[in-house]
Order: sequence, then C-alpha cells, then structure tokens
Amino acid sequence: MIIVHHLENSRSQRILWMLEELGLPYEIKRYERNKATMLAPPELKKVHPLGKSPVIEDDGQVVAETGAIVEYLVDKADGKLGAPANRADALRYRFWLHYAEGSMMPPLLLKLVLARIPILGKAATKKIQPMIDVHLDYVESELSQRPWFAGAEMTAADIMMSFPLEAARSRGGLNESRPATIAWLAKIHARPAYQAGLKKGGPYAYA
Ligand SMILES: N[C@@H](CCC(=O)N[C@@H](CS)C(=O)NCC(=O)O)C(=O)O
Repeated sequence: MIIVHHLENSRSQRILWMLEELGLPYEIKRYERNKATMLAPPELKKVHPLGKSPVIEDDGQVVAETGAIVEYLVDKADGKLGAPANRADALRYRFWLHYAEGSMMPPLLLKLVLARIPILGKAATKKIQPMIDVHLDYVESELSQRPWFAGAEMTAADIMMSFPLEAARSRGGLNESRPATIAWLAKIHARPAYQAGLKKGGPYAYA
C-alpha cells in the first residue's frame, strides 16, 4: 500500500490527484504547517532527510520530489498517464514534466518569499512579476494550440503543471486575460479524480 506524506496546502495535492486518476489504493499521513513560519513540521524529516512534501513510501521504498514520484507512479501503473506514443507529444510531455518545478516554480516562490519582507517586499515583487509573465505568456500560447500540455490526451505533465498554475492564479498575476490557461484550470478542477483527491487531502488554498 502506498503511503503519501501529505502537507496541507502544498504540492503533494498533485500526488493525491494522480493516485485518484490511476485508481491506485493509498493511505494519507497528514502534516500541518507551522503557523508562523509556514514550514513543514520536523516529523517529516524522519521520513526523508529534506523534510519536504510530497514524499511517498511504497513497499519500504521512500520516494521524494514530485517529478520523481510522478514518474514512479507512471511506471507502477504500466505507463498510464505517461509519455504519449507520438514523438512530438512525448517530447512535450518530458519538457513540461521538468519545466513545472525547474523553471516555473522558482520565480513564483521568490515572489511569495519577497512579499513577506516588510516595506522592501512590495518593490521587490514588482521586479519579479515580469519574470513570471514570460512563463504565463508561454503557457497561454501553448494551451491555445492543444487541449492538454502534451497533446490530445491528459498526462502526468498536466498533473505537474497544476501546482505552478494554481499558485500563479492565487498570487502570480494569472487572470482571465489568459483565457486558455484559465479554461485549462477549470477543466482539471472539474475532474472527479481531482475532486476526490481534494476531499481526501484536507486544506488546499489553491483549487
Ligand atoms: N521541488 C520539490 C519541492 C518540495 C517542497 O518544497 N515542498 C514544500 C511544499 S509545497 C514543503 O515541503 N515546504 C515546507 C518546508 O519547506 O518546510 C517537489 O516538487 O517535491
């Protein structure tokens, strides 16, 4: 049985969604953020030295890092939600799988951290917004060309991209001026598996 170490309001919501899409049985161990620092509690370090979420355990194997977990689950499900057969779609699939955490999350996180600095924070976040806009414009142009990130079918690339786009919607300037991206968000949120994961995960501020 897969155990998901799940931190409230966090990236691990993606893993619950994916497990629901795949229909794999799992158990959730919940963790709450420290109210002052917003960091994960120290117990998570007992599961993995980084003490971050998500982390899963499966048959005694500990797997951390969302992208690595997602690939692990694709393997476990015999390729379901994995790379499409078509070469162009497969390349796009790989691109978005890495891009979500590698390129899109860093400026969003920087904005969040800087915004918390009194006085200076406001000016600093203004400098970050144009960096985020480059990503949002790119995502919008791609989603205007095809229904899902890799192509005609929903894949794990869409699951990876959900958190950066939800974070962008809540604090990164994503709004109705980018209609294809807003429509994609509405489409994932309407999926029964997304809703089921949300119900099981508890507090999640971004859906
Ligand atoms: N790139 C990593 C990032 C992991 C990460 O930073 N997780 C956040 C949750 S959104 C966390 O655990 N934050 C609490 C902390 O750093 O103490 C991944 O996608 O797994």
